[in-house]
Amino acid sequence: MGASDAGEVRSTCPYCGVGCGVRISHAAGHITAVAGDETHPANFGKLCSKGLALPKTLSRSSRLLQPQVRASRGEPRVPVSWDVALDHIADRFAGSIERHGPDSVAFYISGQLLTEDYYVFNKLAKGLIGTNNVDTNSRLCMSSAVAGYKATLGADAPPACYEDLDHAACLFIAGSNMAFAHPVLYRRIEEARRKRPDLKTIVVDPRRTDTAAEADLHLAIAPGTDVALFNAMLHVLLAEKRVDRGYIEAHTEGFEPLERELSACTPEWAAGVCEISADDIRLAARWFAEGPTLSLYCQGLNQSTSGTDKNATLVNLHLATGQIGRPGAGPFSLTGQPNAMGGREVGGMANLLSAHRDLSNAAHREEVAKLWGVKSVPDKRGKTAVELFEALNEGTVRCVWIACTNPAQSMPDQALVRAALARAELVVLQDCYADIETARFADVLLPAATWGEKEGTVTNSERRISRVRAAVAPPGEARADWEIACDFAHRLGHQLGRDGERLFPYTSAEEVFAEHCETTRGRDLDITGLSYAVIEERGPQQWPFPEGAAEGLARLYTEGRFPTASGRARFHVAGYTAPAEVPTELFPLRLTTGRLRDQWHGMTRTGRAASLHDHEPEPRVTMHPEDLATRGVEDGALVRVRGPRGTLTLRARSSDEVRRGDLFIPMHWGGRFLAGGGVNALTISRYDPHSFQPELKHAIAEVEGVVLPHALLAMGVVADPDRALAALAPLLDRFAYASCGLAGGEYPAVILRAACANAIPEHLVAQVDRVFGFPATRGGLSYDDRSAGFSRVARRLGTRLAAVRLLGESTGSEWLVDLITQGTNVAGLGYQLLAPSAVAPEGAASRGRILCTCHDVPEARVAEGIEAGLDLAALQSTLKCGTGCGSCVPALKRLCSARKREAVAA
Ligand SMILES: Nc1nc2c(c(=O)[nH]1)N[C@H]1C(S)=C(S)[C@@H](COP(=O)(O)OP(=O)(O)OC[C@H]3O[C@@H](n4cnc5c(=O)[nH]c(N)nc54)[C@H](O)[C@@H]3O)O[C@H]1N2
Ligand SMILES: Nc1nc2c(c(=O)[nH]1)N[C@H]1C(S)=C(S)[C@@H](COP(=O)(O)OP(=O)(O)OC[C@H]3O[C@@H](n4cnc5c(=O)[nH]c(N)nc54)[C@H](O)[C@@H]3O)O[C@H]1N2
Ligand code: SF4
Ligand SMILES: [Mo]
Repeated sequence: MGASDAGEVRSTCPYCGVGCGVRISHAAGHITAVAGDETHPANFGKLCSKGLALPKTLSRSSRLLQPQVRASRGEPRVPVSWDVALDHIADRFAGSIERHGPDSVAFYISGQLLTEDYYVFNKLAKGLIGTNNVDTNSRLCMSSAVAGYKATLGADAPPACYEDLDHAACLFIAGSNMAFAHPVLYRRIEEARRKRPDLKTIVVDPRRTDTAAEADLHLAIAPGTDVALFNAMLHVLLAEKRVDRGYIEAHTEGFEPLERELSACTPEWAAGVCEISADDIRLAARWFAEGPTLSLYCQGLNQSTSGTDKNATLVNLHLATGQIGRPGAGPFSLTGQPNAMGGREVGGMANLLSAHRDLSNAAHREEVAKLWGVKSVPDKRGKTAVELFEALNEGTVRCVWIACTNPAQSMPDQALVRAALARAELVVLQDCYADIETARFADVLLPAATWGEKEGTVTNSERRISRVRAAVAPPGEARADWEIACDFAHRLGHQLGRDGERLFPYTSAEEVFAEHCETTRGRDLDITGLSYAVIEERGPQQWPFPEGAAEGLARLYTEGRFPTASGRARFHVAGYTAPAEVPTELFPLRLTTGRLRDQWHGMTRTGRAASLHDHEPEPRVTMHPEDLATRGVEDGALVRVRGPRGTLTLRARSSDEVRRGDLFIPMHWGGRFLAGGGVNALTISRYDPHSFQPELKHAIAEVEGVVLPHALLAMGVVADPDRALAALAPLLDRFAYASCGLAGGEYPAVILRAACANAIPEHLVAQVDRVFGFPATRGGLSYDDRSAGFSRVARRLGTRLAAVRLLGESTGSEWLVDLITQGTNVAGLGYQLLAPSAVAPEGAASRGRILCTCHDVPEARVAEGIEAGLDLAALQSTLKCGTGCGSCVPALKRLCSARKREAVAA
């Protein structure tokens, strides 16, 4: 398994689709450090703030170490052996399949699984059981991109590569905040800009993100209106005769019907729909046509009820201008998860089949059945993610196996999802952590090995296949995902009288990969020339890579031939349709959701690293200053966000980064960190009719101020932060507002911020106190005036402050966090620490947000520097900020240029 006593192992970062190569150092069975792999073509040694912090996320105390099973709901789960756990599931699955048919069971898996894991799960469902009910969180992520590519280019293949950033003259970035979500690729854009200052960038995003703030042209369109914009851009190009007629005639079909559709899509019309200027639409169209133009796009296009149309109408622009199949040009869909691509390759979705085959194609089904050695694979499309949870809720799907995803946090419309999980007859959860939101619903928990502990491959956004390697052994009885699935397949085979051993004979991930390669023979993604040995020898490779090839293809469709029946690419005709929900009198605001720089999804991993909390210590809803003012709410106040499906209380952040009428809430804080369960209490589960991808970016809402005068703020250094967070999680919903998290520094701390309308019950305070080590046996200080509503306790350790808990009116005591985490000498402060005032004593001002995690530089220090006249280079040399991984450079630039603008205005 590659793990030895100490040494270094090359692997791939487990986070985003950039797919950076990492070098993992390990000693005595533990991962000790991570560095960028200089030889990896995705990152050439660079890592972002998340990749660099990987070793800090590997808490062992919450790891699932042994399978657990509960006999029935309401009973506690008990630890059992693998044999008992897997036989139990096999019994239940077989019973359900025999009584209610194969479609009564389902698998819900993940783009964070490795290709080998994915392959085995897909074969288990479609080959052994005979159901297409295997869908994944990629349905929430990439399925509109898949549908968009197939509708236009004929196959699900991003045609461009990272190197195209060095050749493009125009970057068209739509619905993607690369500065946060694909940081190392964004570093490459920064470099390209430095080398070629005339490189133009256009960003299409309703929000002024860090990515948008740096663009030459920011089109802050009304949410959901991309199709209108793209169609109008093509209208302009037609009117100004800037389309490439030669390319259209030689390599495409279906342009005439599109031309007819576009005749009404004038820039003036689109300006009204998108709420931007017609001149900006014209300018964008001209830059696009000049090219070479590379489009980079992500969830702002995909997560939409018109996601397929958004993707395909953007591809139209490339086809009409011949901006495809040559250096620096092409529609480049950025993949989110590290292996969303691998999942698509093995066909691990309810409507796909292995190696880009189609479930609806009888010949394809026959090919796959033959390759697998089974009689047939079922022809009926399986349940896609939202449908799957609806079916669980209705009882038509009875047993569900969830692996490597946390649907009780990440699926839209949580009320529905949680009801469905509660209703299901059997919920199996295969994860590495025991404390995630979905675990509460699990009848069986299976401990999975995770990053650093398992072998396999992943494919990144540019079709490049990299190895993932184990540096250490998995803890306890945790096992690799593919192994668990195979072991189960053997047992279920016995129960169903089918030959599981013959279908799943693998003894290593490498054997699974070899079989997967064979299924791609003759397909567009042919990788029959690849093996672990080839990757070992020649490094990560792009597909296709057929047998006998010396290397993979950097770019697709260079000859203008497409994998369609006619060999021509197809134009896609689609008109603009509004998002599923449009604002009403009751819910006049539009909510969008997305990512922050330093957190990953439901914080299942990044949430365990204290330093990754410092960039955004508390969940906030961003809204326009005027929208706050009309509601009489101040910046930083607590507000209630209400929608048709749920409510959420959190702090308001005033910023004109969002348009009037829009809200933004990050997706990261779920039920483990925030009362009310997170933003997906508010999102809608309506989905795109072609891709079945739900509309996670658009829901309606209203915001109102709330009066929660009884506040509780507790923080402290604890022996095991993970365990403390797990103890706080079940308490959160007892407050009207509560969020918990960590704070980094020399002495990382756990923090709980909470508030209620009425006095907080003493037994609840006592429960919180226990987590933070109160009542203190030594070093305690207390200031108690319950009649005045105050109760404040502190615990010192030598001259340091170890913990405080403040109960009362004031929440302005955040400066205490820094005393704790910096290990400040508080000997001189005494009872000042507990003074019920919001004022920090001299020298103890709060450091606030930390902008640069590498060099621990607060935003306030940067602001002071800028005030004193420092520019980016001077900030970097004096404060060191932005000189590590570079993840904060876009923010530094934004602050500098904001100051410049102010100076010019003044
Ligand atoms: N730091 C961090 N990085 C990540 C992840 C993470 O959790 N954290 N997750 C990874 C994964 S799985 C994914 S899928 C990617 C996602 O990467 P991105 O898609 O870049 O990230 P998001 O923030 O979800 O959404 C991008 C932008 O879409 C905008 N948007 C909303 N509605 C619309 C619209 O109608 N039109 C347009 N044009 N834009 C709109 C939002 O304002 C937002 O800025 O990130 C990957 N990288
Ligand atoms: N509101 C809103 N919601 C969204 C989105 C949004 O933009 N807005 N984005 C959507 C998108 S694009 C995505 S991709 C999803 C992501 O949402 P999820 O799929 O829920 O993502 P994670 O929180 O990363 O969950 C991954 C789980 O796998 C576990 N894990 C880690 N490694 C392994 C392993 O090797 N094996 C196993 N078995 N388990 C492992 C982790 O502990 C964690 O519980 O969220 C979606 N939800
Ligand atoms: S950009 Fe960051 S999160 Fe994405 S793969 Fe690279 S190091 Fe990991
Ligand atoms: Mo994603």
